[in-house]
Amino acid sequence: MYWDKFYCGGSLIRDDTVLTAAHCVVNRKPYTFDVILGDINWTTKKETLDIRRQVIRIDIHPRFAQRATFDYDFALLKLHSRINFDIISFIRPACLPFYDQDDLLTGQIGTVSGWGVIDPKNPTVQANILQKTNVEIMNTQECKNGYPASEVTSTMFCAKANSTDSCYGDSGGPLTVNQDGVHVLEGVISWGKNCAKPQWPGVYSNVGKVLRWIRDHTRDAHSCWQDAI
Ligand code: 4AZ
Repeated sequence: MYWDKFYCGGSLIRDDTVLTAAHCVVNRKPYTFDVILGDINWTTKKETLDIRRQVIRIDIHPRFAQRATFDYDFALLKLHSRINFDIISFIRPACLPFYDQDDLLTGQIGTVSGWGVIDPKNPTVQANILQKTNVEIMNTQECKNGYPASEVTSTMFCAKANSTDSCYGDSGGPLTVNQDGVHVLEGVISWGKNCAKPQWPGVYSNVGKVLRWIRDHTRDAHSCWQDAI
């Protein structure tokens, strides 16, 4: 998403809807920022064709921040006009899980991506080119050791980084898990203390916990699974 500059990630989940983190948009109004799709290097217009859309509606999850600072850190952005996948061949919606994977996610490898800061010691320098890395989804109880336990809720999961991690500015963007060759959007990058520190895992909103809410707030046309068939 662009403000004066890029400030948060998001994932296209329908031809007219982006899933992002609630804390990215909670004080924003529709039409005050744009969504950019299909980009790789956000600082240049030359290298790829990117698609810009205004946002006409922001749906923050109704339970956002009620029990804990980042609880239910989800928002849906309705785009001004839909993406026609027949014409725009290089943009596809992300696949949502079919059901809440819950503890089955523990131990799985997640891929996180974004244009957030590359080095937490230099928090003013963001990536120009889209970055990605792998993190290991971990037991939530274990994750609570590094944080005030009540801040890590049942709608989140944690993932530890070896040396590379999601970081400031990546939030709202995707954590995907490869399930039989399909990259499934299981997490929304949400929060964490510092980055790539083993004692402070990254914390993600668990998409499987809000499938009903997503379904109730989006039309089903052109979701990932229909396109895959
Ligand atoms: C952030 O503030 C942020 N390492 C995103 C991810 C992580 C920490 C902070 C996890 O956007």
